[in-house]
Amino acid sequence: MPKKAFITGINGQDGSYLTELLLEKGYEIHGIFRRSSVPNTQRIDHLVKPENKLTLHFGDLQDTSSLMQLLNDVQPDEIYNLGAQSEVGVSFANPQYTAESTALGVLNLLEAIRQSKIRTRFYQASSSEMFGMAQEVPQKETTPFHPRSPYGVSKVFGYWMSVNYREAYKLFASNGILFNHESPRRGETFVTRKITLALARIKAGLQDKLYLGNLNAKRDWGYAKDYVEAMWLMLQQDKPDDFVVSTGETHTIREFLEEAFGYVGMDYQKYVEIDPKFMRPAEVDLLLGDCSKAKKVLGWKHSVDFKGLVRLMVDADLKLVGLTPPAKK
Ligand code: NDP
Ligand code: GDR
Repeated sequence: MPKKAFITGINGQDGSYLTELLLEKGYEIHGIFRRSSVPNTQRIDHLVKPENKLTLHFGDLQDTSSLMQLLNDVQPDEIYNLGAQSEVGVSFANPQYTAESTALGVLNLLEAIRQSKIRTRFYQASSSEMFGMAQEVPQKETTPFHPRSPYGVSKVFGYWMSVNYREAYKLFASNGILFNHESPRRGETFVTRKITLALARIKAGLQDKLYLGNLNAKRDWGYAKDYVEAMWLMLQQDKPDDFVVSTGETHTIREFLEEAFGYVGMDYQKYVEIDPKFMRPAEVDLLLGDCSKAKKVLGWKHSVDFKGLVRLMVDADLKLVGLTPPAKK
């Protein structure tokens, strides 16, 4: 019998890479996605084919009774909770909505598991945003949390709920505390993809300027495809636990701009303008992860570094607008 996985947020960046990984491993996959007035499954459409055991169900983390029904029907061996309102900036504009999906959504799913009495393993997509105003550098599993946004606060709730269900009900629940991870499938409003897409469009003559907010914040950026492997590894362990997943390298947004524009022989300063509307009411200035525990216990390590990540994202967006990427040196 193939293992069965249930994935929330299956049509998001990570959901699509995780689905590819689990299909390669022979899993039967069930994912929930939300009804939308326009198509919203582009990232996984290429996976919907007869030879893949992939079923998409309409569902929402805010609809506990249908979650329970689905879990009863599917009886998954593993559950990956990737669904969330995941944009930090948007969470300031819509704090209640963010809390309902990103915080209470976790509780709804945990309750659906508990009440349906299924035996399963649970992965919670926790975030480096929980460290927020970082209390130490680098950040590891024992670093205290100090979230700086409604999104970060919601993720702290989801983290502790998962720990609580582990302790109270002996649920196999693990938190992946993942630092920023990007890819050509990254949503177009996150800063890395916003930069690489704008760069390609500027090069193609489709856009003149790129408007950004704070260029001084530092992030530990990795490649999403590497990071979904860590999620899977966490659920293959003998016991549940929490793990930081990161590259151990940190760079400013400005350095990302220099690297990306420099790669195609352009000077970012000619195109980038600061628009205060992209500044956040409270910023996370510096994130840098120490993933020694994941390396030791899971045997995980990243395969793509900062420069490699920038280049693969620029290459993909150049192709998207019909341009040829620079020749590899
Ligand atoms: P995306 O924003 O690309 O995907 C989020 C997914 O969640 C989408 O499929 C979205 O669906 C879905 N979703 C939103 N609200 C609900 C809801 N109420 N019920 C069900 N599904 C919902 O995020 P990523 O793939 O980048 O991230 C995956 C998870 O990991 C998220 O929880 C994110 O917060 C977390 N995370 C991400 C990191 C990163 O750097 N990428 C780092 C650390 C944590 P729809 O298309 O309908 O909006
Ligand atoms: P982040 O990612 O907030 O770290 O959350 P994002 O790419 O949105 O911001 C990173 C940094 O860039 C600065 N910035 C801008 N950000 C955006 N989006 N747009 C801009 O124009 C802009 N200009 C500057 C931000 O201020 C910030 O400092 C991501 C999400 O995927 C979360 O879901 C996840 O949990 C964390 O990463 C880890």
